[in-house]
Amino acid sequence: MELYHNQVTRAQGSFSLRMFHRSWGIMLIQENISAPCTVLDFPNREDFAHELRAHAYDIVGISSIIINVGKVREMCRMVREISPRSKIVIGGHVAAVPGIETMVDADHIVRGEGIAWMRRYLGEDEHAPIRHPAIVSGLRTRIMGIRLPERKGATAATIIPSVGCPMGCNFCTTSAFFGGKGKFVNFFETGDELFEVMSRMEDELKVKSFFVMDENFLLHRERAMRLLERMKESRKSWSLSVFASANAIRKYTMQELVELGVSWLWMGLESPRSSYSKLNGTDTRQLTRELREHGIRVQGSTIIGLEHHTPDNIVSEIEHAVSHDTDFHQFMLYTPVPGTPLYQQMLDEHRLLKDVDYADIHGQFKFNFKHAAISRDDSKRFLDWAFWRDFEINGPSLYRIARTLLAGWKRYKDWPDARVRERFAGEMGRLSGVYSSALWAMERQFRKVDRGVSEQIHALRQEFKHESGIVSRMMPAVLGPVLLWTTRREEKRLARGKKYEPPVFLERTNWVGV
Ligand code: B12
Ligand code: SF4
Repeated sequence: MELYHNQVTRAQGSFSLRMFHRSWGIMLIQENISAPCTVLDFPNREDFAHELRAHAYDIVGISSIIINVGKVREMCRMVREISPRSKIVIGGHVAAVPGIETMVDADHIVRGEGIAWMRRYLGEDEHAPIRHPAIVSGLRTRIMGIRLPERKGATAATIIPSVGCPMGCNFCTTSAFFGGKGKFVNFFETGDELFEVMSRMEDELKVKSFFVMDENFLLHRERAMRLLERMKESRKSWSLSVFASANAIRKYTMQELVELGVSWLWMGLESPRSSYSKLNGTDTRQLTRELREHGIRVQGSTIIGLEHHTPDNIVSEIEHAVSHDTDFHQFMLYTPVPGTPLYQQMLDEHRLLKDVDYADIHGQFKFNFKHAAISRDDSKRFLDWAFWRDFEINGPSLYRIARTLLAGWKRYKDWPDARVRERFAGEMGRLSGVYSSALWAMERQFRKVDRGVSEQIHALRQEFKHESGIVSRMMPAVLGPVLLWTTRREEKRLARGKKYEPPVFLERTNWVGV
């Protein structure tokens, strides 16, 4: 339920970005059926049992990824016990587990896209246009020991234009689950459709920024460029967070990306020695630098334990990844996941390890297969080291995103296109005081840890001071010490084992009288 803290900033202690994300698949299904429906997100056992007792459900749909198969089994057991009349439908990536039919007591297992399936099952028109739900991308954001206030419009809206990816990398479960190489399911085909959805979200959620949940958004250039045309016509100064592969990014000039409002970009930085076509000879270090110089925050993603990795070369491969100096860096273990071509290959080669719990197959623990040169235990050591090394060399991601914002602001504050100018000015106006205060606290916190990083933070703080208005310049004097105190308090809390959990959501649609 957390992205950053689980797989991106997990070594950054109190500087780690903490944020929960809803289960978007079931929100999308709910929005697109006309039957009365309840979404219960993040329930504990009592919540789930209570809901089953309170209403006579014809169908109980359960969404899950593979790691949570044990929970699915238990939820099915509870449904049979409390609500024996209900039909149980299981969907999401867990459906790819081999033999799932015999592991959980369900009536239907749904592989792939779920809206069309559910509409068909309910006797509704499966080809009706897709209606996008209003989704706030993250909630309960927390950093440096402070929970950020939740103002309407302050957090980006999630937009889901498609599922799947046609690139078909051998390890990729999302690509495999929605049809594999060359295939994907588009919910919104054109830039016009996307523009309409985003405009509606802008009205409903009062947002100007969007988290576009499409595995390779920039790959569909025609759609993206049409969206840009519409944005220009309507003078929309939106910002977009997108996923894109290096070869797709290269189809655009920096100016096109900036005009399109791309402000955060997640891209794979697999080793230059890997054979993935999405990199296609791109110099990812130069690309990353260039993006950041244009104010685009980059989240790199690197796989640890590729076939060619050995204990001798892995350190230099990790150093190479870290040298990209991205704003955020995700590291994941190379993991054969059921349903993917890689899983089949490992199965055929008898290299899958037996007795690895599905709950541990998620790329953030240890290998689930026999690697030619790296042991299971060492896989974890290298993974942990990669996160730690990135933090040690590049400092907190909060510092890095502040640096990228400033670079963008300096470059575009006088840009002729007002939409671009406004975007950077808006962000700088909102955040420069807060960033300066956070930098003030970081600088002090890092003095004992790493003087070099502390000095870099100091230099950036001075630049912010120079570029900020009077209020933002004064803010660190007050907010800085507060943040330093909350940061240190958070470090102690985390050391004591403090955990954060998302709240429970219960949302009903099409209920008469509710
Ligand atoms: C958003 C996201 C998250 C959010 C989770 C939000 C949440 N509360 O669940 C965050 C960032 C927190 C997260 C965390 C993790 N995630 Co994640 N995540 C995604 C991501 C990027 C998008 C999911 C999404 O919303 N897609 C859009 C919706 C519309 O698609 P969907 O969920 O698949 O739903 C469709 C169908 O599957 C189906 N469906 C879904 N549910 C149901 C239910 C029924 C009844 C029916 C009929 C159909 C159905 O219909 C939907 C519409 O077509 C995917 C990658 C991707 N692009 O899909 C990875 C992905 C789902 N995550 C993955 C993993 C491994 C994890 C982590 C374990 C990573 C880690 N090591 O920390 C954690 C575990 C979280 C947890 N506790 O469950 C893997 C799952 C692998 C697998 N095969 O099981 C994926 C596929 C990424 C990948 N390619 O490896 N994740
Ligand atoms: S480019 Fe990314 S999303 Fe597409 S198949 Fe490869 S790993 Fe999956």
